Amino acid sequence: MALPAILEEMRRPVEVALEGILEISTAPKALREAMAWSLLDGGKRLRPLLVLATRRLFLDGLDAMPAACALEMIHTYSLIHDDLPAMDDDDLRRGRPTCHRRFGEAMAILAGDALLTEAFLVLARAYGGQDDETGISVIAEIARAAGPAGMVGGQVLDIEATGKDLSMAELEELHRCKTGALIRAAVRVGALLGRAEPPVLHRLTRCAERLGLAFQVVDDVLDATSTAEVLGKTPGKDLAQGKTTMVTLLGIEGARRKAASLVDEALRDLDDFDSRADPLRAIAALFVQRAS
Ligand code: GRG
Repeated sequence: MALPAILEEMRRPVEVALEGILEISTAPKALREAMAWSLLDGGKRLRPLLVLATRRLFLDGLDAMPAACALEMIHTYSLIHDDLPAMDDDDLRRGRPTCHRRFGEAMAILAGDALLTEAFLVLARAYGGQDDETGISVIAEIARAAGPAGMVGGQVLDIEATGKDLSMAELEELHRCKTGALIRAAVRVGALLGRAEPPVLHRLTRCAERLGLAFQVVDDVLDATSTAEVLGKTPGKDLAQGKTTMVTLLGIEGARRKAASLVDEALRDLDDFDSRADPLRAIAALFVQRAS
């Protein structure tokens, strides 16, 4: 997917940094290949972009690139594991065979494990030596978002929800954990690294929560309306698995309206920021406009 120039400029250094992390990672060749297959395969890099764009709101603070990369590594691990036969059992990801289809199930599980643990090594190296609380708060923020109270917990809610009718409140809670937690963490980490004051952190957190939900609403619409060619993954899976989605609850147009209104609200949370928030505004717009 082509990014607006303002974001493309920010994305390129992320690719270089991710390649650098894999280069210095001590891993057996086969494992490194599986990690690289999934990590360096042209994802949209939305979570790293959110970290970097939020960090740009603040003049002083710590380098955001390690946190941006760590979040992408954790996101990639979640996709590898989500695609496994024991979970979503998918053959296609980002337009290519999934990690387990290419390298086998055992290697895919281990590549996911390795990306998750290596992400925390990246974080510890970058932020572990800070004198103040900033480094540890960033590492804890990411651990919380990725773990049982966040993404992993959300995946459990998702598995339990298969074949059941959920209410809107239950579906929103599932999405808040499964997809929203990493998006929320990306923005909060950018703000924490910029040493944001509590009211600013609060406003950015609210903005991120709205964006996280909008992202998933759009994902549900794309699952119902798009093709494998455009999406790079198998569409129509939610319906086939009997899942409640924003589309089953609101219809396609209703879901589109909900996503647009969430992004409008998220943009209003940025009203007090000057042009430094433009990359963040561009990402917010992308959340509803994306085709994959
Ligand atoms: C296995 C612990 C564990 C968690 C899996 C996030 C997740 C939980 C599963 C992914 C399933 C899925 C497709 C959810 C929809 C939202 C989502 C995360 C889409 C993929 O994110 P993008 O669009 O992907 O940012 P790219 O490929 O651009 O990085």
